[in-house]
This record gives sequence, C-alpha cells and structure tokens, in this order.
Amino acid sequence: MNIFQVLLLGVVLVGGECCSHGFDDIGGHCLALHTEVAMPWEDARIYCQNSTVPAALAKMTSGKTIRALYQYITEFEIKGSFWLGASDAEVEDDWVWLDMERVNRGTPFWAIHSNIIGGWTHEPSGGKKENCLILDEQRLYYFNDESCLKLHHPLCQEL
Ligand SMILES: [Ca+2]
Ligand SMILES: [Ca+2]
Repeated sequence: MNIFQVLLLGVVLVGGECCSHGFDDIGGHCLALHTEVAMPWEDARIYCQNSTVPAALAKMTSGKTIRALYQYITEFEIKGSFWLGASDAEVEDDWVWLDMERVNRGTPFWAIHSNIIGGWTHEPSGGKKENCLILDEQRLYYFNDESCLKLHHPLCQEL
C-alpha cells in the first residue's frame, strides 16, 4: 500500500457512513423512526434497547436536530407521533432524559397550548396523567407530555 492508498483509506474510514444499518443520519444523529410498530413508552424504551446495535429512545437537546428531523418527516411523508427517551414519572414536572440530564423547557422544544383563561403557555400540561414525552404529529412535531400507556412509534437513536 503506498502513501496515497493509505490517505484514501483514511478518508473512507473517517468520512464514510457514520450510522449503522437501519439508522439514518438526521441532523448529525443516527436515528431510526419505527413507523412499523406502535406501543406504550416503556415497551418502546426496551424496543430501542434491543436494537442490533447499542441504541436507546432518542434524546433531543437542540432545535437544529428537531428542525432536521421535521424536514425528514415532511420529506418522506412519515405519519404518527414518536416516543422520545424522557419522562417525569419519578418526580412530577421534573423532566429528565434516560441519562438523567434535564429536558430543556419552552421554545423551540415544547408545543404551545391555550390555557383555560384564554392565554398561551407551553406544554407540558398533563400533570400526573401525562408523564412520557412524544414528538407530537398533531402539534407539528413539537414536544408534548402524553400518557405513557398510549401507543406511539419508537424513535431510536444509535449510541
Ligand atoms: Ca407529568
Ligand atoms: Ca400534554
């Protein structure tokens, strides 16, 4: 192997596909949108964990990633809402990702909704009845708190 072949190999290894089979690079993250199945949040968490590569329910911490994902969903005309790896089941209104990092609040993450006095606030608004996080199709794929027992698609992320 000459120096040029070594350099070429280096480019292929560094610049090649970063995501494993079944995952797509969306905004720099390797994500898999499992529209073929729908299940409660806890089952979805295990479903992602049981992927053929190390993976978990997805974590979304930047508006840029959410925009890229929304573009992907629009482009491929994907339907349905997706579970993300966050919950406030442990302590009500204390939203944490599976790795225990706190979930960002407000814009550009959580959907807005009208409150009973006619003003606008952000989700989450479900109190103790809604303890799991979805990317909500009905809310243009912003975050919404949802009953953990509802059936949605797992959104898995390669770790
Ligand atoms: Ca809650
Ligand atoms: Ca809600």
